[in-house]
Amino acid sequence: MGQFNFEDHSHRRYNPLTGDWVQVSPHRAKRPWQGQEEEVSEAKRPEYDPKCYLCPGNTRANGEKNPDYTGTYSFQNDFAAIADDVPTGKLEEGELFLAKSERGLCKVICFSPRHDLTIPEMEVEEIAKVVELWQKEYAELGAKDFINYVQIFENKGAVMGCSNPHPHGQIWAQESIPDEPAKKQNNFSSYFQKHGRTMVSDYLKAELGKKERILFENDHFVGLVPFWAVWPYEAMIVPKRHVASVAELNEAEVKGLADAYKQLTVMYDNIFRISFPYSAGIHQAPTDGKDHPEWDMHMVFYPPLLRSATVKKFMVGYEMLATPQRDITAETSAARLRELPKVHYKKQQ
Ligand code: H2U
Repeated sequence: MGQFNFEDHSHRRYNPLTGDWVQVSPHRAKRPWQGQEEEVSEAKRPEYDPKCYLCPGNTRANGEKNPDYTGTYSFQNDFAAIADDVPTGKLEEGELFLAKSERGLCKVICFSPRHDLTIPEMEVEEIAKVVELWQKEYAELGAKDFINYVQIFENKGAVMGCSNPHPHGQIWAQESIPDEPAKKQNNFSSYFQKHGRTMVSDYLKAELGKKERILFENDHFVGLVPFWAVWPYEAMIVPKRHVASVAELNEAEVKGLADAYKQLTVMYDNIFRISFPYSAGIHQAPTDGKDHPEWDMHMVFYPPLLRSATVKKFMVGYEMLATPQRDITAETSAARLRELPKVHYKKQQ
């Protein structure tokens, strides 16, 4: 049987941030593949689309008109999934039937007035304006007494359910801490109580020592493929300094995060030379009025593509019923990403 090694043999990896496990099956990456792998040609989008509900000056689905914004722009989601005018109510029937009303606010964030751009094609200074808007929204929404968690995220690409190619993200702010950040809250708290240090800063230090999963770094942030990555090219952007939320980033760090966001998404677009889809977002300290020294804000990126512009990783069968599973290792993905040109494919000669 030979000796076990992580590059060839089936194993499980642990995510200490969430407490979840992932099944890694590197030997399967060698199996033959007869699925489709076609070239995708992308239609060039106009800078302004008169039919787009996010472009400046256009009328949205509910009849409201966007201002002629020139940088970033945020507005209350016209079809909010969680609203602030919900009466209080709950159901508690023994242990088996539990439900409660949930109040919140949802916002849409336009990254740019340009309909044809995406984050990897924007300038760092322009992306910094997006980070500044996140800071403002986190502070304003988080200051409301009924908002205990602010989830900032971006769905990019139709395959991720994005409804419009105009560069934008969303914020859902709510009463409860939702499941993913709640898992991190519990694990970060226990770790901080035990060690007096944050889990994310210890993890970053260890990864910077090992180097094998690091993608890039600037003065303030590091991009890496986490040891426990589930999605084929999953990645994280982690701050070098202890910052519990985006609100605590100073001017240089805002620019550092913008630069890291661009560097990672340029790598992504360059893998298959297409606008690479993903869901990404920030996990950060809850806004529940308590101190959160256990938190370091960080960005997570979950991109679904696996083998080509059209072949995605499906989280079905075993993943739905048992545990997430991946074939190529996090180290192989990191190496592939690192080898890509640093210049966006549309700007390459
Ligand atoms: P996604 O592309 O990630 O689906 O986000 C777009 C959001 O924009 C979506 O949540 C909202 C949708 O409810 N929206 C408006 O608020 N007004 C509109 O006129 C259309 C879409």
